[in-house]
Amino acid sequence: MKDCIFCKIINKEIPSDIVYEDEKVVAFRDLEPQAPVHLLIVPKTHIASLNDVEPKDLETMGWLLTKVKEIAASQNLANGYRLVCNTGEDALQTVKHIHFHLLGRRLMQWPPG
Ligand code: DGP
Repeated sequence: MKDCIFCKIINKEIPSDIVYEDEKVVAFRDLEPQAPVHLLIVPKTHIASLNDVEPKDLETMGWLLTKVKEIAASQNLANGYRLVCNTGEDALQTVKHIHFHLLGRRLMQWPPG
């Protein structure tokens, strides 16, 4: 989608540090890392948020979830990781292209701030 920063990353119109890519999914390093490993895992299809996922997105979103463990393993996260999908204003979703933060290599806090 025009004017979507993550679509531009997916289309290689702007640079990013991509660590995984296939026909449906891209994972790249977050510009403002909150942990030693902080990736954003995104579907190549533009979906604005978790609130916009429809049955037609089942294959893409299911595929993405099966890739999480592989991407985590590639980052040596055998000790664990956190997957976060900020959705909407109260969760501080700033980029309106659904993305999963994969955070790891430090002890997480609970509850999150
Ligand atoms: P969220 O608050 O959940 O919408 O997080 C959006 C994340 O996207 C935030 O952690 C910073 C990251 N981000 C924003 N713009 C860019 C960019 O151009 N490149 C990369 N790699 N990350 C970005």
